[in-house]
Order: sequence, then C-alpha cells, then structure tokens
Amino acid sequence: MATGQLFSRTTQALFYNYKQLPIQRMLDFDFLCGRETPSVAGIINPGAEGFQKLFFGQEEIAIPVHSTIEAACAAHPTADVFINFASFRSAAASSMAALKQPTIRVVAIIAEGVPESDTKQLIAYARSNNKVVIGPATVGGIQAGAFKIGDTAGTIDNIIHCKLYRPGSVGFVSKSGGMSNEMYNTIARVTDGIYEGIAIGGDVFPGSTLSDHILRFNNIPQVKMMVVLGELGGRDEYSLVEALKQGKVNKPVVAWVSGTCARLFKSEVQFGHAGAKSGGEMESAQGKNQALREAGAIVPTSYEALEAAIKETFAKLVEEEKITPVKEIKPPQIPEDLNSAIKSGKVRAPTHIISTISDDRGEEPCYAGVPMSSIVEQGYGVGDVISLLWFKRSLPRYCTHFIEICIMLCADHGPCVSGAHNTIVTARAGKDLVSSLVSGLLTIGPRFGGAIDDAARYFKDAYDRCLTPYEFVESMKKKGIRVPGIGHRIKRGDNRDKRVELLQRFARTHFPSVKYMEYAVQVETYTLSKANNLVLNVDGAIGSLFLDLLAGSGMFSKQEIDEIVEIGYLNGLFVLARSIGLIGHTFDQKRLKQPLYRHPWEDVLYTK
Ligand code: Q5B
Repeated sequence: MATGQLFSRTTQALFYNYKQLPIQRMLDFDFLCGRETPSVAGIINPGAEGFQKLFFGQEEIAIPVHSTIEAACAAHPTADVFINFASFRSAAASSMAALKQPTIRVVAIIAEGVPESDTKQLIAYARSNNKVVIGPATVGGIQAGAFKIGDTAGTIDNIIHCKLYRPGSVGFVSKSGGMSNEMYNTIARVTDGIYEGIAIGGDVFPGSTLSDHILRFNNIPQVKMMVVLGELGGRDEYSLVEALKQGKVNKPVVAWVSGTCARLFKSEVQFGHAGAKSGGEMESAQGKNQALREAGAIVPTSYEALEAAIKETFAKLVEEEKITPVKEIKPPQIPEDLNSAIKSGKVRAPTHIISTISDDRGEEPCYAGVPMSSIVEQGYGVGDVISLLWFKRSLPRYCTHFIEICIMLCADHGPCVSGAHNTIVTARAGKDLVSSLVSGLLTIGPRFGGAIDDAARYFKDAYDRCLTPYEFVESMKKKGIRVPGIGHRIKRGDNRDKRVELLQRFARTHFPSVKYMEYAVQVETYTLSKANNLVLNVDGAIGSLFLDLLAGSGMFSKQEIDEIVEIGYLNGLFVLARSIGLIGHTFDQKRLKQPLYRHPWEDVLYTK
C-alpha cells in the first residue's frame, strides 16, 4: 500500500453507477470545505452517456456521464479515485477494470456480498500494482476538509456536527462504517477532530487492512494520534499488533475491538458483518484487545471508556505541545434544496403550470375529482370520461350516450376521405403509427371534419339573432363564407348521410329540446333548394345538436356555453373519433404489407 496521503483538496473521483444522493452529498461536502473543484469529475453509468445535473453549492453543474470505465478514465485522466456503487454481482468485475486503468490509484467498493475469491484477486492485483482498495462492504472514508467517499459520515448536519469540514489531528480506522459515524462524533467531542477516517469494511478479506491505514497515518505529519475500532472475528488486528511490536508505529494508538459480548453466547455468534464471527480465543474481542494492549496500544477496559481514553491521549499530546489544536472556522451554509424547504414550510415558490382536470398524486388518479375505482366500479363509459376531462362534470346518461354515438359514427368513413388517404400514404412510406396517425389528423380542418365548431358558432349566432334560414345563408354568401356543416362531396338530397339521420333520431328521442338542430334542418331545406349537395353534413349535425345538449341539459351556464363554443371544443369529438379509424388504416396497410404509394401519372393533369 502506498505510504502517506490518499486524498487531498484537489482529489477527484469517478463515480460508478449513477446514485444521485451520495454524489450530491460529496458535492455538498466539497462546498462545505471550500473546495474549488467538485470531487466528482465524472459518472460511469453503463450504457448511458450525457450529463447529470447536480448542485455545487448554489450553482448547478453538469457532470459528464460515460458509458464505460475506459471512456471515463480517458476523459478525466486526473481523476484517480474510483468510487464503485455497483451491486455485489458486478462490483468485482468493474473494480478490476478500474484497477487496470493506469490513471486509477484508489478503488472504494461499497457493495456487500462480493465473493471472497473475487476480492482476493482484487487485493492481489492492487498490491502488485501499488494501488489501494477500500472495502468491499464499506461506506468509504473521508479526509476532513478535503475529500469524502459517497455517504461517509452521513448527512451534512452530521458532518458539520463532527467538524469534518476542516482537518483535525486524529487518524481513524474502523471495520464498521456505521460505527465510524459514531466515532466521528466521539472524536470531535474530545479532540480537535478527524484528519482522516477510513472504514475498511466488514468482510473477511478487506481490500486494505487496519494496519495498512495505521502505517499510512503514521507517515502523515498532520496526524498526531490514531484511533482504531476493530471487531471480533478474523485476525486482521494482529497485523497491527505486529506493526506495534516491531516499532513501526511511533504515534499513540487508542484501540478497541468490539464484540466482547460474544462470550455471553453459548454457541458461535455471527454479528452484522461477514467477518464478524466469534471463533477461537485469537478471534475474540477480548483476545485482540489484550494483544493490542500488550503491543503498546492504549486499550480501555470497555467501549464506554474509549472516549475517555481518546480524550486523555489527545490532552497529553496538547500538553506536550505535540498538537496545537486547530482554530475553529465557520463552514459556509449549504443552500437548502427547494423541495425540502417547501416541505418544511420555509419558502414558497410559484408554480409554472396550472391544471384542473386530473390529479395523479393521491392513492389513485382522479378525473375531475372522480377516482379511477369509481369510474370502473360504477360502469362509466368513454362518454363519461370525456365529460369529466373536457367539461369537468358528470353529464346525464343521455348526454354521455350521445357523445359515445358521435365517437362511434365518426370513427371512420372509408379509405377515400382526406384523413384516411394521408394516413395510408404515410403508412405505406414505412412510417410508424404515430406519424401515420398525425399525418391523417393534420387534414382535419374547415373542409374536412373540422367544421363542427364553426357550424355550432354560426348556427348559434344565427338562431340567437332570430335570422331566417334565408337571411343566414344569404348573409354568409355575401361575406363569401361557406356555411359550415352544410355540403358534402358524395352525399346528396336524395342520398342522405345515414349518420346524420341516426344522430337526429337519437336526439329527438332523448334530448329535452332540439331547437338548434331543427334550425339547422331549416337551413338545409333552404340550401338544398339551391343545390342537391348542400345537405346538413355530419359536422353540421353534431355542431347543432351539441348546442342543444349544452343548452338543454341544464348543466351549463350561458357563459359556459359561450366559452365552449368560443374556445372550440367540438372538433375534438371528430379528432378523437377519427383517430380510431386512422389507427385502423395504419394497421391495415402494415398488415397488407403495402408498398410505397406513388400516384399514377395518368391521374395528374400536367399543364403549363
Ligand atoms: N357550396 C364539404 O364541397 C365541402 C357550401 C356551398 C354554401 C356551403 C363543402 C364545404 C362546409 C365545410 C363542411 C365538413 C368541401 C364536411 C366531412 C367529414 C366526412 C367527409 C367525407 C367524413 C364539399 C359546389 C357549390 C359551390 C359552392 C357551394 C358548397 N358548400 N355553399 N355553403 N357549405 N362545406 N365540411 O362538394 O355556386 O357552384 O360556386 O366546404 O361542413 O368532412 O365523407 O368525405 O366523415 O369523412 O366540393 O363526411 O360543402 O362542393 O366546393 O364544388 O362547391 O356549392 O360555393 O357553388 P364540394 P364545391 P357555386 S363533412
């Protein structure tokens, strides 16, 4: 293992597997420490590339995302720490790939459950290539005021509380990540704080050992004393015992091996970590504490006495003027995330969108306040859903039935109409469903299918102003406007549109009043007297009948009716209905494997 410093205030890492929270915590720590550059240079998210937006203090920054370790290392040659948040299944392979990169010096493996044989290979490779592995099964480590791995030391509040935003004089190494948080607190209480803290992880074969880090701390001048928190199970602590005995450590080491309670159990006990298994005397906490004590470490009589032992050791070093306690600094305030500030009621923010028709935030989505379960359980139909989402109210059954009839009757009108023709040509050009559908929908307008709103507008205006059909049609003619809802390419006075008949029959039977429709029929009688093709068409029938629905249902105020007509809701019925047919035509052409459409020359008049 390399001697001395692992990290500095300029160390940058590559973060494997995108995990928003630990990366943001690293960046928040950077800001707290007054780092000039973010400690995460790049993210590796296998198969994905681009940028990930995160905060560096108040500023939003875009961190590059790479799809491979190789690409990330090539793009960020100065980033020498690899923080591996891969699952236990892929942690070993990705860690080995990272170790093989010449730019990577330290690899931290967070995953628990990495196969021991894989870890051994990683350790062997790292040792022979002078690289450092922290973990597996670790939270990572921290160099106070400089660099932090992932979630180490927990929340920003805890980091501030433990004064980890600036370096102290204590080097700390632990097996347990959870306990290291506890110890950061303890050490901050009774000393001037942590210089560096490492959790080596609870596996039987850690990538780097307690003694590796103690020997390294021994070489860092800023580290004046060391604290070790070992664990029962395994023999890792004995390499530290050896190092102490051989005089390789010349700074005070306060140590405690937890798990003394294992003796209270009759049988062998496995604690939380894979390596924390009570075995023989050598593996016991008592055995290790005794060996460390005999080798010269300061070992208290219980965990409870550890804090006092650290305090005493620190005080002695201060007294001997080996430590000049660091001056306190006030860390900058991390800006609070908007979401949490809103949640806690500290700030208010204007919304950017207002919506009144549906809400998916609760247990189940609601349409105009009606939950999905009611829609299904109470047998609502498409007409009811349209009523809720378009008109924001439940309409009487005859109204929703009328809406459904409109949808059914307008769903298709053969392959020769404008919309279907466009859809067919588009589908035959090899385009996808949505392209084929919208190319058909785009033909809907004042001449084709999209005359319903104008029909409603003009019929309503003429009827409300008590114009006779003659006055209405002739005034339109004077203005050069064709009467919307009148006229058809193939329907005639002697070949009426069946759809119009069906709609009229339904309305005459169920609507309380059909005054607008009867007016439209009078207009038709007049236009038919002029030309046989000037029938009331399906757009005209729906437009006039919807006026009757709005006025006769008693569910809409006069202003609401005017608004519906003014905004133009009713073409929506044709758009919705005809989408069904256009989708059908797309499938039909695809199913029939029809080739690219080309219009025949013979069907074009070429002229100058
Ligand atoms: N003339 C629909 O015209 C069509 C007149 C008129 C006064 C009128 C035409 C029109 C208003 C828009 C409308 C919806 C373009 C139609 C639909 C869905 C569909 C389609 C399908 C489906 C047809 C001949 C003479 C001229 C014109 C006069 C025509 N319309 N005068 N008011 N409304 N209507 N659209 O047959 O003196 O010779 O110059 O614009 O309601 O789209 O099935 O195909 O389900 O898919 O091409 O049903 O009526 O007639 O243009 O040759 O005109 O009649 O001024 O007079 P045509 P043109 P003049 S339903």
